[in-house]
Amino acid sequence: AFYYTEPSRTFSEFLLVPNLTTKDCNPSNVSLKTPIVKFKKGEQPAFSLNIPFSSAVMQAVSDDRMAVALARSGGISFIFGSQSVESQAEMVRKAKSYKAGFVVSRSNLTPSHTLKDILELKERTGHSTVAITDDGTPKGKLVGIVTGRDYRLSRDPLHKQVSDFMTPFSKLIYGKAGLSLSEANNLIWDHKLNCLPVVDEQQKLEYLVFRKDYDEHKENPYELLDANKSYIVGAGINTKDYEERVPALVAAGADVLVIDSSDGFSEWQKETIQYVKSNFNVKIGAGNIVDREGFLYLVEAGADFIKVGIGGGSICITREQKGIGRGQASSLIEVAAARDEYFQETGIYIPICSDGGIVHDYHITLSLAMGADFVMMGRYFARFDESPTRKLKIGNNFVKEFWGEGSNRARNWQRYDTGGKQGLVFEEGVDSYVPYAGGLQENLDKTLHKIKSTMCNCGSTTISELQKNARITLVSATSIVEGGAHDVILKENSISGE
Ligand code: MZP
Repeated sequence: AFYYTEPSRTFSEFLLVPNLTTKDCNPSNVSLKTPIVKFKKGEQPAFSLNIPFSSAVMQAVSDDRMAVALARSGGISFIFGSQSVESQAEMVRKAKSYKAGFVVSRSNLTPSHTLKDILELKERTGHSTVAITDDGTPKGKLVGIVTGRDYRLSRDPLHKQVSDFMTPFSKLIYGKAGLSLSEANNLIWDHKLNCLPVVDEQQKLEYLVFRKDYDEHKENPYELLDANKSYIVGAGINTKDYEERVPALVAAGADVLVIDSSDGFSEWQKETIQYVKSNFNVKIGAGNIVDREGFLYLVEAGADFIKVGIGGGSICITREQKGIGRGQASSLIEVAAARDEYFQETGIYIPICSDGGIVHDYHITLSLAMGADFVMMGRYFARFDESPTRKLKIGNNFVKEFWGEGSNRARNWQRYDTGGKQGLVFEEGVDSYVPYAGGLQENLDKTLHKIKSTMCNCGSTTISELQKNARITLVSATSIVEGGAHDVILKENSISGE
């Protein structure tokens, strides 16, 4: 046997050491934009994310609702594949039918319409943003906007209800209409506002559009209002029924596929990638692998991105059941080095996704610093309203259900298949609860803010700078104790983590 000289390590064994933080390195200047599919040096990737987050290919996590909510925030969901081809394709179709912007003519509305009517219209059309203009064209004057987050802004109090619902922010903007663009910038690039100025020829502020994904469009705000773009939607596939599943998912509009498997270093995956590449123009990720050999094998097979991680998932018992796996940090560090070497040699950049085992928000920052381009999380997203599972009250606490794909409940045997007898013979995952945490957006905002401020501590305003500049230290068992609150008597309700 071959023996590794180093133990395999995981995130909690490392800390980031701060670098110089320059004055312009502040959270509002941090960009988390990241590639998710391979690209050649000097070219742009076909797909990138505004935040480096993907939700796990799991029944308890990623359905069409989660896909829309996360895409709206700049990430991507991979809709679970452990369901019939028809129902998965239908979820993809539904998620793709949501549009990033939509204009409603005011002439469709009368003063008797209420805010409820507008919200119903938004619901009915399935559009995430309904912009109401006075003449119904994107260039018309905006008189109201209803977005996914239900911010409302109206310069012309079309309805009393609209003005009643206006947030303190929009009241502030109301009072200040007529600002110059630079003045407006000072006001609106406030992280919390997250909105876009639309100015007239004299650069006077015309109105503000509240959008989550304004970054993509800030060059051309007018375009943003008939943009009518659908969100990027991903879907999981397996190495068994791909000849049936992939055509249906592609027809439904899936942009990115991923082969969902607990062990991706296999000829099954190579065959699947080659089938997809020779029959469809769709991106495909592969995995999971935990070392250089696995990475290179799948890259040579044609994968567009690689997923890293075996046995670290919160609901995973693969390491206990089969004794295979590797600490997530060690896996990531080795695969990132192989990816960088491959890029040096070929000029082709292969994004890598760190999948599983993220417990604290800082683990996400560490993953990025260790070379991940994005992360995949199950437990994190399962806690939110948008996950597909039931919310229950146990004792005094609300929880959400969360089960592994290798559990008896999911019976996703294709994910664990190594050929031979087909079906789930033994479990590799558990059925569990996670603490209910509320809505996705509010939690995501907090996590993103933590990541951005940590990046500033490390002197980096982009993920690639973080990967280059980060200084990471191993911690001793004793210094881990030092890292939490210690030697004090905690008051009730003290918050120790997220
Ligand atoms: P986590 O974010 O909950 O720690 O991990 C989620 C990841 O665990 C998934 O993306 C997937 O790779 C993995 N997973 C899903 N089901 C199982 C299982 O039943 C599992 N063993 O390991």
